[in-house]
Amino acid sequence: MSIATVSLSSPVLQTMDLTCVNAIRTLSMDGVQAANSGHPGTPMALAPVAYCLWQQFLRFDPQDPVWPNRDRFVLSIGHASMLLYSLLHLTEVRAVSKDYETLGEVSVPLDAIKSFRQLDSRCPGHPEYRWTSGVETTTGPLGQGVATSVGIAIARQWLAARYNRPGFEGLFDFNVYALCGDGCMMEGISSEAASLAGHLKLSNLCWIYDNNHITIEGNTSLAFTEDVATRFIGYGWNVTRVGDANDLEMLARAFRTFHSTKDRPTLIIVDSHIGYGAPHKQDTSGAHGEPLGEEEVRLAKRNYGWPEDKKFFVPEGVYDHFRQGIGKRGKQLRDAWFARIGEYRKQYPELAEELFRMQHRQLPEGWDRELPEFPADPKGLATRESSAKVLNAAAKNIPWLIGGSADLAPSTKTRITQEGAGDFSAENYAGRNFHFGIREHAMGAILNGLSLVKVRPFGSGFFIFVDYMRGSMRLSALMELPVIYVFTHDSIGVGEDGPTHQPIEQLAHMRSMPGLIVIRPADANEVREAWKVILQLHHEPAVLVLTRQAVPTIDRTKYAPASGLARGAYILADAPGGEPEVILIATGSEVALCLEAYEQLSKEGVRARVVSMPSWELFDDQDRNYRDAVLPPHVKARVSVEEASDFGWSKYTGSEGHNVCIESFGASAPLKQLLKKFGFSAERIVAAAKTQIAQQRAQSSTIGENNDIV
Ligand SMILES: Cc1ncc(C[n+]2csc(CCOP(=O)(O)OP(=O)(O)O)c2C)c(N)n1
Ligand SMILES: [Mg+2]
Repeated sequence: MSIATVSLSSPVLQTMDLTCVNAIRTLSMDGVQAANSGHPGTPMALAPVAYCLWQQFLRFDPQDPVWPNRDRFVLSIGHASMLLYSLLHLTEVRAVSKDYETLGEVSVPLDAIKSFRQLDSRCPGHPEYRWTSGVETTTGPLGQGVATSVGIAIARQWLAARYNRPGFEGLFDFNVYALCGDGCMMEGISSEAASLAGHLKLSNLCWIYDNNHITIEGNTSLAFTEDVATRFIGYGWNVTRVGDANDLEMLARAFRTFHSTKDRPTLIIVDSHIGYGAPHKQDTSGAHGEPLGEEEVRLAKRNYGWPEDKKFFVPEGVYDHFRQGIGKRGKQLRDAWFARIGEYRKQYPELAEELFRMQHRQLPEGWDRELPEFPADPKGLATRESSAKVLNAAAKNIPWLIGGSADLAPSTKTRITQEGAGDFSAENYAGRNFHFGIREHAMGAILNGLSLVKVRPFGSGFFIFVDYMRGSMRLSALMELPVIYVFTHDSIGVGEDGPTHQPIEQLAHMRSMPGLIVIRPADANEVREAWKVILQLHHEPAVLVLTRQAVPTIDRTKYAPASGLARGAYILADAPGGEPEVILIATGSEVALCLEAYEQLSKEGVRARVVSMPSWELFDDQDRNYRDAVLPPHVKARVSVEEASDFGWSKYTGSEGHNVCIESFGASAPLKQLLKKFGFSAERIVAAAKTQIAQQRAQSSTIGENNDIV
């Protein structure tokens, strides 16, 4: 039965299904109208799709929206947020505190819908994870949701392969549904992610494509005429079609097709009418991103057979209908699962303990017991090499630390090499080494998806290609997900590959992102400390920036211990009595250069201090006393040294300090020549330090003279 015919012809004939669908529609319209901003058209069109999925299929318990084996629903069209808020409201999803304690209150009360898009409302403009319970991932930047859904689906396959056991085959068997539109389909990230999902044969993944032919500028004929079905068949997906978004039976059939497809992901292409039922706006871009207007809302309600003047109206029986559908089914499944997990704990106590810790973002006991110490060595090793050793030592004791690279693992050294770690593939979902392919942007979103299911993911690549994945990384930070990004080839130290491969402004980019922790360690022992810090993070993504080339392993009997890294910056070498005339501040490979300069200055009787500053964010988090102890405000002679843009460094060197930096793109040449060309030598640092001291002296004597005159 197509509910369209019923709704438009005979209001009296409304079934409860249709009433629920129309409740979703009208709540969405009213929310947008009250806010006088938002996107009404797509929730109106897709209400039957969402209703069919949630009420008939989704294995989701509104009373416990964080139950680990729940099906996930991802609204990749984040602008249609009112669709999700209406569902969360009508199904009475409970709010969950950040520490996983289920609370009694509802996540989206009617008042939240009435205050859609207002400050502090549980219904912000786009769905935000960790803000509104029941929102599985933050969406808004088109394409991110679908790509993230691939990560969620991968995580489920990995969990199933590791934790499902005989008698417990269904411990992890959840499905992932993502609702997307023309925008998601156009964004390149969806192609990257869909290609990988097809390759990995993720049969637990279902994308629903809202084929409404409308985007902001008008009809999709303006810019999008590709054959989506053929494209996805090419990716190895199962593709099915529903010709009318109002046809609940055809929708149900499509979802059943998804369930019975065991060797591929499924794409359901649904033809819909944006702004369905609004007489002047249906099928136009005018229904996309602005309120319908009071009169149009009234007319649409009339079309639905709805009381025209009622706002935020939920007819009797609607809540109860959802309780009897998704509510009852979800609770039964959830309770049965927890009963099984009790049994599981008895039979597999170690695995159950792993799951408990993982799901609470805790680490196993003694996780750091094998982290290596590195002896002093003037020749040293590349920080990517020391990182490989530390990562592998940690991975031994953290079984759910999993990840990989965008085809650069041999260079980024992120492979987990221990026996049995294996490669994640369609044939081996238990593998811990992932091959994301050359798909940086999707890799970022997939890492977010993995992290949302609470395994601990890392991804790696060349630092320069961070530019390709910033969109996903921003969502890691916004969602407060502890994703680990390992980037190597961090500077002109790359040498011959030249300016296309030499990061300059990337550190500044990363440091400017709220909530992201960037660490550029100076040597092998700082690398160990960096991993220690990163692995203990709960709510922050971290970027580890590593060298391709060898750097000396600093003699810690002579200089300060690397444990100072945890505070972001620390005094590595100091002037006698802790009274420096000049402070040299550096990160990563430039720290060793500063130590050389320091030795030279010391020989000449110049009192210098070297501060290793691997992480601005960790340092800025310290109290004022510590920060002032490391960088005493009265010592204004300061030199920063970093093979990158100086953007932001004046925060630490002051307006009078000097920044040894790179103000252009790099160049292709052997490293030695590059260091010369760009002026990275101990001599230059020594000279800069002396100039700084002289300048400060001249200034203070001028002040003195002026004072005399006064
Ligand atoms: C990456 C990105 N670019 C641009 C936008 C702005 N934007 C929001 S919705 C939209 C049009 C989306 O069209 P479609 O996915 O077909 O959604 P519909 O209008 O059908 O609801 C655009 C361009 C965005 N949210 N994300
Ligand atoms: Mg569209």
